[in-house]
Amino acid sequence: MVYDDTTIIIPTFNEEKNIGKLLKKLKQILPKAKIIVSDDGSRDRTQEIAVEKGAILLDRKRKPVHGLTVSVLDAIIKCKTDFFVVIDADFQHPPEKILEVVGKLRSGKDLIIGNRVKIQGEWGFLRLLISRTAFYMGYLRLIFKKFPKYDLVSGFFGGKTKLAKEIALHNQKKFELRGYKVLFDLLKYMPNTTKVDKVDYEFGLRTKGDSKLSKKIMFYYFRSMFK
Ligand SMILES: Nc1nc2c(ncn2[C@@H]2O[C@H](COP(=O)(O)OP(=O)(O)OP(=O)(O)O)[C@@H](O)[C@H]2O)c(=O)[nH]1
Ligand SMILES: [Mg+2]
Repeated sequence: MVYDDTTIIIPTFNEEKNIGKLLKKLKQILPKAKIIVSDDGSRDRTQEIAVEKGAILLDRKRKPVHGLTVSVLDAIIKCKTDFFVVIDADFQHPPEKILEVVGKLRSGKDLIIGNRVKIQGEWGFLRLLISRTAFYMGYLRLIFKKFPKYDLVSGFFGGKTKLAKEIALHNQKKFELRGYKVLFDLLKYMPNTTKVDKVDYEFGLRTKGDSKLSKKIMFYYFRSMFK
């Protein structure tokens, strides 16, 4: 399989230590898949490396709003293939699992959630508490949605482009654009008939580059409950 029906979306901010290696790996496992690096004006060599390695660069440096969610939405809107898959640049999501995600989309599912079943390394009490709280808050917000409640705040997911594009274009104002939980925002506005499935994976450790997770991001998520 050549995967020319798939676009891989990688949101980046200062990921020069990871992006080259990830793009090389993706080329090996999914030749001919399109790859969009949606970069928010990194101050390191991320953009240069992305172009060098043959990815399509979405340079968001001069955009009025920066953030992970809006970067992913912009990329989905630009997507021309039947399917898309969103993956972080820092190898916390295993690239090989994209094959399973695409396999399920090809067999007719609409949205596939990367579902963390195990977390590598030791998460402190606080991070675990925040993660569980985020899940249950999201669960309650989506309680009336008929689809299964997998890892609702996962950064690793894939979908049918047409459906996600429609939702992104019609609800963009309601999305928490600077937030991190683009999947959750999409789920809020997905019709009840959406066929949701999951692919289990082990959440890795960031070994290179810096985390961008901050208290502000948690605030954005909390606020997104009420939209
Ligand atoms: N375009 C864009 N990408 C971002 C932004 N913030 C983070 N990213 C990217 O989004 C992905 C996830 O960010 P991380 O900082 O790894 O967040 P996390 O995985 O929740 O946190 P860690 O477990 O600490 O790594 C990475 O590929 C980042 O480079 C942003 O504001 N804009
Ligand atoms: Mg990370």
